[in-house]
Amino acid sequence: MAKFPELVFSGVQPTGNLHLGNYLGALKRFVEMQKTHPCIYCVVDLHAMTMPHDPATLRRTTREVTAAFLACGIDPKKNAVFNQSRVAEHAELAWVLDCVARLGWLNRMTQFKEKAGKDRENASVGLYNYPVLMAADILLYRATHVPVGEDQKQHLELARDIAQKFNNDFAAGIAERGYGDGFFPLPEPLIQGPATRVMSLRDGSKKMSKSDPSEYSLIALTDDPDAIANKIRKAKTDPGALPSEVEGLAGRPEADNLVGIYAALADESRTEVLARFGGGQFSAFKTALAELTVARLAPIRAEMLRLNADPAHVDSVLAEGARKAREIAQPNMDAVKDIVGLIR
Ligand code: AQP
Repeated sequence: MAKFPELVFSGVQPTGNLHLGNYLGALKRFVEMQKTHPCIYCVVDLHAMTMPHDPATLRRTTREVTAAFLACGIDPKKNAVFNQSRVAEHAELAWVLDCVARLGWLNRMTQFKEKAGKDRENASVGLYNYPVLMAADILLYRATHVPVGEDQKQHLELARDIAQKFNNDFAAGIAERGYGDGFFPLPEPLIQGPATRVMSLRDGSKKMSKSDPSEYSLIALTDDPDAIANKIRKAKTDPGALPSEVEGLAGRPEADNLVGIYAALADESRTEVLARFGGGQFSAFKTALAELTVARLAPIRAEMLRLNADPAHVDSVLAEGARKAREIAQPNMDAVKDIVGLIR
């Protein structure tokens, strides 16, 4: 397979208040990646339309997620930060890839099953098609690396399958145009660190999710210190003491979750965290976890609140980011059209 220049792409849906899971699984990693790679970070507003939505709320949350990106430390001068719908090629490539992806592949997607629930016939076609649009987001830039949380692993595998099938189906045209044995790279998921799947604080078997109706299930990036401390104090645990070894966390999802959160926030391993807190009571550990969470999130919250009060600045970042993104997206989309036989 041809060697592609390394490029990072990832996106976040503006479907509500971002939470600690989004931060540890995605945003914190985005900030780290920008030190070593060119990066494109997208607020995926088209994805946010796949579930019933309110237009005014979508506009507001698109700006808020952008504010969160900036507040976490993503540099919009160095990277492209924009909202997906502004670059029309995302939807255009999604159509081409719809014609490459197979129905059987989409039928296996577990996120669709979870989000559609029992009333599948009533789910939007967009929700079903979500993973193809996600593949288009990534492949439009011929991105090679995608930092995401564990829940997106299956969608990334699908994006790789679609890229591979496109490269095979149109191999002759791709080679003829000088792209060697593949136009699209097979994007690699980067699912790393101790908190790739942060669980609900109320139920260790469910992931922390923006759309969870229980506010005690998640820590929002905009929660104030009292709310954070209160939610951590009330977080579900089991009656045992904290183990001193990682093996002792097996079968204890709530304990494992809190230790994983601490480790990710402290940039330590679970082993290091347990070496310090193992054998002690949860109450003492929870106090330390609350202090650490507040220390890490307070500056992010302050900057988000400042940026939320300055929508003109946020809009200017999105406009400039879209301009940069189009510079890559348009020639790539032109090439795709040539390859598949669409006259431009
Ligand atoms: N609980 C989590 N732990 C670690 N990473 C997570 N991510 C989401 N939840 C967790 C990662 O955050 C990025 C953005 O997610 P998204 O907004 O695009 O969609 P999602 O995965 O569906 O997130 P939510 O919070 O559950 O939103 P809703 O409720 O709207 O569906 C992704 O990289 C994701 O892996």
